[in-house]
Amino acid sequence: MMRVWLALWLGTASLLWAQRQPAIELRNGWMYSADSGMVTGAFLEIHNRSSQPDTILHAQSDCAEHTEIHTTVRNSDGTMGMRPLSELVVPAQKTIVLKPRSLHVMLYHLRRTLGVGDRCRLVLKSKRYGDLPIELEVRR
Ligand SMILES: [Cu+2]
Repeated sequence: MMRVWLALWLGTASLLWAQRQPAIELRNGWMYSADSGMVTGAFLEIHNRSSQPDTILHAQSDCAEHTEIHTTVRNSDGTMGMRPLSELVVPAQKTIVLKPRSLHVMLYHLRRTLGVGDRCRLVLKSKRYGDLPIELEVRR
């Protein structure tokens, strides 16, 4: 009897664990080097392996006092500008690429100077899976 309960318990535990495993994978995170107090951009790929869409609610980093997700837009006069996004939808089975002159994460008022080869932790908050961390590699 004990054995049956144990098997049931293990089965349930592994099922719960599988459900909690994030189907969102963050890859290739990097950011531009910048001095303490400055603003810089961060980039990565957000891959959704699940058959359900997910939403990134916000971004946060210990390296910066304030973080926003931005999209790049063309202004009516032809110049390029940026707009903050209140959230970012990641469709099922799709990868969203954040890259220069496109979608990006804006890091405001860096808490320390970040030079080439340094690392900075970024956390994206997913609606389905909660906090998803990634290490950003600092590039020129
Ligand atoms: Cu921006």
